[in-house]
Amino acid sequence: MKKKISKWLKCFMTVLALISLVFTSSCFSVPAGADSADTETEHKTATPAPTSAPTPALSPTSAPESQKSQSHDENSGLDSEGRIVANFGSPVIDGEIDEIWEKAQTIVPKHIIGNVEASATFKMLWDDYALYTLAIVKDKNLSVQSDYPYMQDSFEIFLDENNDKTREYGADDLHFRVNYENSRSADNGNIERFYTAAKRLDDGYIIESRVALKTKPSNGKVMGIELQINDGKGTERLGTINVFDPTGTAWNDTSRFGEIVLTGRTENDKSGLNPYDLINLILSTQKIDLTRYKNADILQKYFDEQYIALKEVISKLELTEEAANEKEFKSMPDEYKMLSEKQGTIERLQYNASNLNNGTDVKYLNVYLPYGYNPSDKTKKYNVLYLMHGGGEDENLLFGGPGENRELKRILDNMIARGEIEPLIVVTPTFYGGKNDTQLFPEELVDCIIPLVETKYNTYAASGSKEDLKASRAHRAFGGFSMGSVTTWYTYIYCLDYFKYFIPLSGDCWVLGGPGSSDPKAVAEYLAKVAKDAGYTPRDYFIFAATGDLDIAYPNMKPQIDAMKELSDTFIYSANLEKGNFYFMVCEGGTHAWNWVNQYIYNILPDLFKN
Ligand SMILES: [Ca+2]
Ligand SMILES: [Ca+2]
Ligand SMILES: [Ca+2]
Repeated sequence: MKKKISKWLKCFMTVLALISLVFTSSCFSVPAGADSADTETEHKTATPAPTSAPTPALSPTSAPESQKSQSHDENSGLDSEGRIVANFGSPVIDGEIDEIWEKAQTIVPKHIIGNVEASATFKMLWDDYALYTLAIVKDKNLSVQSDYPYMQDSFEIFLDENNDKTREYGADDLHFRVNYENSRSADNGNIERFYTAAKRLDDGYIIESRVALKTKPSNGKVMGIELQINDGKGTERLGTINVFDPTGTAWNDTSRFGEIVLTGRTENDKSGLNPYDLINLILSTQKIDLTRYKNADILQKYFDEQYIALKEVISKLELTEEAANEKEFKSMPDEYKMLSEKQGTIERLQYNASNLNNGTDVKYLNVYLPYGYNPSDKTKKYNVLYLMHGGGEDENLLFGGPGENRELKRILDNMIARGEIEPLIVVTPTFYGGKNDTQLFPEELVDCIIPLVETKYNTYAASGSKEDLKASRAHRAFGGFSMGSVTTWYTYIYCLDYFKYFIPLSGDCWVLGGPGSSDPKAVAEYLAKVAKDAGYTPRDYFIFAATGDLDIAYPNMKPQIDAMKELSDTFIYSANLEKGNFYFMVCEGGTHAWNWVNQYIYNILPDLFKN
C-alpha cells in the first residue's frame, strides 16, 4: 500500500511539473472548443488508472483557431489538407524494414505532450485487406514496468474506418496498442484484427503493424486515423507523441482523429499474402482452457490436418519462367544426415604423382562406391564426380576414408536410396603433393587420377586412353569448395575435353589473378574463349556455381558471375537446364564452411548428368 501511495505521489508531482511546462511552452496547439471534459486524461475501465493519470491536462480554452494548422507543418509529411497519404503496398510484418516502405511518405508527428525523451517517425501503406504502419522510435529508456499498457513504451493506432468522427467510439472504431516487446492490447475493437512485429534497436525500437479492414478500400478512400507513441520510463509515462491530436484524448473521442487518404493502387497491383488473420486466430487458441471442453481433441486433430494440407499446397507452387532461371537454395532436411540403411562404401587408392623436383610423390584419394555397386557387373556403368577440398584440408576431409560415414557420405547414401539421384561414384583427390599447385593439378587429374579410377571401376570410360576419356566426358563432373573451387575453374580451362559438368563452390577463377579479379569481365571472356576455341556449344558444358551471401568468397564470385551472364552466347544463365547451362545459387546466410557446402552439393547433385 505504501508503495502504491508513493507511486501516486510521484505521478502527481510529475503531472504538476508537466502542467507547468505546458503553460510556459508555446509549442502546443489546442483546437478551439476543447474543454476540460475533452482533456480528461487517458484511462480505461479495464485498467484502474489513478485520477491524476499520466497524461497532463492542457490549457483548456485559450488557443486561437489559427494554431489548428500546426499539424499541417511542411515537414510533417502530411498533405496540404493535413492528411496522411498512404501508398499501395504490402510489407511483410516481421520487424524488418522492407523495400516497399520506401514507397511511403515519412510522417513526423508534431504533437508532444509531457517531458518526452523519445522521438518517432511513421510510415503508412495499404492494400486490399489492411492498413500498415511502420513506427521507428528513438528512445534510450525503454520500459514495460508499468502495469498499465498505455504507460509502457508503446505504439498506438486509432482508426475510424467510416470516418464519421463520432464523440463515442462506434462499432467501426478501433484503438490498438503494442509495446516494444510486441505485447498487444486493444482498447476498442477485436484484437485479432491487429498483427504486429517489434524489433529492438540500439537507440529505440521498430514496430511494424497491420490492421485488417472491414470494408474493401480503394484509391481516394478517406478514413479517420491517429498514431501515437507512449514514452515510458520506469513505471511512469513521460508523455505522448501524436500526429494529429494535441489533447491526448483520441482514446475517448474519435472526432480528435486526423485523416488518412489512400492512393497509388494501379490495375496491376496485387496485395501480398495475408497469413496474419490465421496466425492471430491460431495464437488465440493457445489461451483456450482445454480442460473445460469434452471434445478438446478435435483442435489438435484439426491443426495436424491443416499443417499437412498447407505443406502440400506449398509443394504445389509452380515457378514463373523468370523465377525458374534462378537456382533456389533448399535447406537440406535433417533426415539426409541420418545413416541410411543402404550404405555405399569408401575405398582408398594410392598412386604416384610427378612433383616439381623431377621425382614422384606417393598420393592417396578416396572413392565412394554407391550401395549395390558390383565390381563384376561390367554392364552397369557409373557416372563419376570428382570433388576437391579447400585450402589446408586434404583428401579425407569430404567424406573420410574407408569405414567412415561422415555427413557428405550420408547425404549421398540417402539421396541414392530415395532415388533422387542415380547411383554414382564420387572421388576425393587432393591438390597437395605432386606439383602441389591448384593450377597444375589438372595435369595430374588427366594423366593419373582419371585413368586410375575409371579403369578400376565400372565407368563409361572404355579405357584410360585420352581418346576414350574424352569420349566419356558427359559422364564426368568436377567440383570443389574454396581452393577446390579455384581448382574447378582451372579444370574447366584445361580439361574441358574431359568434363562436361563443373561445380565451383565459394571460390572465383584465379587465372588472371585472385582472389577477386580486378577485371571480372576479362575473366569471363577468358572462360568463354576456352569453350569457343574448343568448339563446344553451350549444350556441351554446364557450370553450377554456388555460395552463400555471407561467404567471404561471395564478393569475389559475384562480379565474375555477373560478367559471365553478359556473355549469353556462351554462358546461358538459367536453372532450367533445358534452356541454360549455367547458374549461381546463392544461399541466404551461407558462410564459408562445409555445413553449407554439403547443402549446396545436396541441391546441385540432381542436376548432374541430366543433359
Ligand atoms: Ca517487414
Ligand atoms: Ca466511426
Ligand atoms: Ca521510453
